[in-house]
Amino acid sequence: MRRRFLTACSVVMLLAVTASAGGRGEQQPFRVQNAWARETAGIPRNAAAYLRLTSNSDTDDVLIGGYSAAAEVIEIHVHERNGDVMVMRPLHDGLAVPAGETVVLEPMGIHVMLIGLNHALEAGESFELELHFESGARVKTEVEVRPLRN
Ligand SMILES: [Cu+2]
Repeated sequence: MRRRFLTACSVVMLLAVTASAGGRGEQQPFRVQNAWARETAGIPRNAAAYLRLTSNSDTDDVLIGGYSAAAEVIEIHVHERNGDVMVMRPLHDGLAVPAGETVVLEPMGIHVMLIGLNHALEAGESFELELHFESGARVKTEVEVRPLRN
């Protein structure tokens, strides 16, 4: 009687472990939504991408850069006022993404800078962007190119 109880118990535990392992395997550490960039006029060198990034992790992380076939270099930048002009500079320490929180990259704020574009960005197309984190996590997203005016 006692043995049967233990056996049933360990089966339940095994199922629980399997379920949580499966869940973890499917769950990405981050969710990226609304990733977009403006179409570029002429033949530009650079462009910026914006997105909403949500942490599904229970530990803090830092967005430090990325990779895209669309550009030579990916940096994380911030726009800020310097006297009368808006300037942008790289965030050398990256962008903190606290556990479970959402950060929004948007025009006139923090953005993903695409340096050395390989081709002009045309409205309606999209390109792949991989975000790199301090923890080693890598998250891919499709960036939608939107018209200059919309
Ligand atoms: Cu920039």
